[in-house]
Amino acid sequence: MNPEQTSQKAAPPARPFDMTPPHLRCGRFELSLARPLLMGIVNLTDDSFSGDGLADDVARAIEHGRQLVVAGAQLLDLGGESSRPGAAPVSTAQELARVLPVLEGLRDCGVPLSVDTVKPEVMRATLAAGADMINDITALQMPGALAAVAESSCALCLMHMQGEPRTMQRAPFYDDVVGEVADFFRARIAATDRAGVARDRIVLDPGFGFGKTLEHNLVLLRQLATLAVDGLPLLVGLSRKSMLGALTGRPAHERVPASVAAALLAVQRGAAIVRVHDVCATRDALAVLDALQAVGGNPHRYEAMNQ
Ligand code: 8Y7
Repeated sequence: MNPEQTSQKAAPPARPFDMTPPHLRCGRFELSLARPLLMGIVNLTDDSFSGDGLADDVARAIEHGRQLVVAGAQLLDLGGESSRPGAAPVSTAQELARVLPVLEGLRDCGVPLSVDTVKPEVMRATLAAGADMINDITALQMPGALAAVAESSCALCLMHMQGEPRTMQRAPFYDDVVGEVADFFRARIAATDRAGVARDRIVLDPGFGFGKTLEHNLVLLRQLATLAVDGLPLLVGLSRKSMLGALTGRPAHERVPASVAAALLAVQRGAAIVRVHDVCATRDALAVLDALQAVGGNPHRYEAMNQ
């Protein structure tokens, strides 16, 4: 065909809205957000509240990560520094000594690897070692953090926190918790925009339990859908958290049913990614929700998920 002729054709009408399915650029991966994704937690600290800390046991941590993938995790989140209120700080060297060997050992596990860190040096070193995502509970506010991630193609989780881990639960206060978290997201999105980070690398997280009372957490969960600023995907972490302890009267290791319920309700309110300890149980709950939501119902969904 004569290319000059085709170029004279009228341009097709602009599509009234973008029909491309939502996706997340995530380092080596491009994740479809058409279905909710399960992020499994690999805790490499030594003072985990939920009793899953695997600090200094590299082989067990790698094995745990692989088991989470078998159970259905579509991302893994590796963390070497505790954000628990009152937790002792960890040096850059110590954090890297915990995270790097496990990152290395899980690099070919088939799912993207997220690193939970606030330190620019840890971001640079783990990205160089193959991390696909940076999960920063301070939303890249540490000096040098934006520069550390801007040049890569990793995904970025921007989490809201009021105060700092050591003191955040002393007296959390908001005039309008939903409005203030959304304003914070807008400010951090503006910062990543200025740093040249593409929007398809960003996920937003209201940071349940990070400078929030039980009532704040409940309002945020109830209104979760309104927090998707600029249509960006939401990541939610409620797994075994103390708010579920307050609601059930149970210690962390007995909060699995409450955690599964919370994950399901978060997905129903628009969460794109749920960060969980109990991947297998959460996956089954999401399969029921998925079947219920499927147009006309599709009994083969669960099988498809298994492949
Ligand atoms: C969250 C988190 C933790 C969360 C994101 C825990 C590292 C406490 N919670 N990261 N990290 N969102 N993005 O209970 O809610 O796992 S640590």
